[in-house]
Amino acid sequence: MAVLEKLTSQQAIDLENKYGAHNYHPLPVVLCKGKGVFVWDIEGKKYYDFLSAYSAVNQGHCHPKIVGAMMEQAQTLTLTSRAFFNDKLGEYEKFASEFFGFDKLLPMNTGAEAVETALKICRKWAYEKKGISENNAQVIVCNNNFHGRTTTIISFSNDPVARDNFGPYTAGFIKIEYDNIKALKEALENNKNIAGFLVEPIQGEAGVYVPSDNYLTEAKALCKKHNVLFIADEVQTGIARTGRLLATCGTCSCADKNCSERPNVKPDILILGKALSGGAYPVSAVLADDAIMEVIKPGNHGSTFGGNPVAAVVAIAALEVVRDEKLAENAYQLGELFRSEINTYIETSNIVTLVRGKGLLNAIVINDDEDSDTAWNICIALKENGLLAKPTHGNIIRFAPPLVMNKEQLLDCVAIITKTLKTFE
Ligand code: IF1
Repeated sequence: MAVLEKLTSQQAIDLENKYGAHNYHPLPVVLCKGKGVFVWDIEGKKYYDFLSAYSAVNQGHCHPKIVGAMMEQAQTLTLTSRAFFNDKLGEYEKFASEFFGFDKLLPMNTGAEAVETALKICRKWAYEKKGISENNAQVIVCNNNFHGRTTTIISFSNDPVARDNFGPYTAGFIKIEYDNIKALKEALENNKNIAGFLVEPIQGEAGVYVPSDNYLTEAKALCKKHNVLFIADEVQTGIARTGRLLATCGTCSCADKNCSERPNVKPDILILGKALSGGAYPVSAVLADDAIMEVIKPGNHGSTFGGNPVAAVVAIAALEVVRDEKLAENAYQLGELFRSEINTYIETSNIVTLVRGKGLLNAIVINDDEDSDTAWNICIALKENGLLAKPTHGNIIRFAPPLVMNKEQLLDCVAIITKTLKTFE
């Protein structure tokens, strides 16, 4: 069989199973096309995408402005390495730094690389600016975190599937309970070797766990008091997903412009990835002000692809789409609508116990054990009914559609979801 012949879905699945490493367990659907909030499988069936490639495709699939910028640059200059300057990187660094309100940006490609970069900057800052003695810097992280797959990052994961048998592990991390300000306070007190606190503003993989209203504000204040860097991993929560440009700071998208419901804390180090490119290309970044970023000198860090001109133009286009199409506001409004509709369903439901989230990063909790297969079975049924979502844990389903969705589409999706859930009651 020639590979270029059109495959059936089963043939495509068989190929992956035979020739690909088995590091994933995908839903049995083979996608071959995407546009806006929709994707299509090989047999031509159309689905609402309620995962958005784990919140990378916030701007919708194949956004013409992003793809257009990418195509044009791909025909002009793709890669120079950082051994030479290119004419797009500086423009992008200026644009994105101003967009997020930081002095400088360090470009990388994947989220995990950006997290690694932030940790390196943090440690170097600790030795050179804070005065921690050599090799003694420690970074506080949270239980049930997800920050990526590198050996250092999995060293401080507490998910056995992600971590076991990949040791020896990187030292220098202290795990505390998430959303527990007292735990952070205790970890910071009487320890002069803390360099940073790395945190997800909402824990995605843990099941879209939204911390209490004051948590991030108080955490940032504690970090400031102890001269510890507050490092926000907004790889998943950033770029309008939660109804604001960032989940940590900025103007809330609700009608009340002085809304205090949301934290408003500027991270010392901000980590972005995923939707920074609208899912068109791997683009990640670390942002910080000069007093921190200046610890990085030539040769300390880098990447062959980081800061390439295609990534630069793609990221500018992706951020312009977020701004021009008011995606944060849309995510905010549709998120409120989604949770209110699902909450109405929950009133008479035995199978769904709660819905939680911010903006269009939401999850429902299924009334079953963590290690049951109910959430998986519901996702299979959702797929049959034309909507793609993925469980996180056996009893939690994440719902994260592209932010370019409209109200009518959202209500259509709510109807699909509730119709499907009814068959499990
Ligand atoms: C996979 C989850 C999402 C992230 C945060 C860094 C990274 C991620 C907060 C690393 C990546 C992904 C990767 C994906 C599954 C996924 C995920 F379910 F595991 F938690 F999105 F919800 N920080 N998240 O969420 O970014 O290196 O992948 O670009 O299959 O590992 P990356």
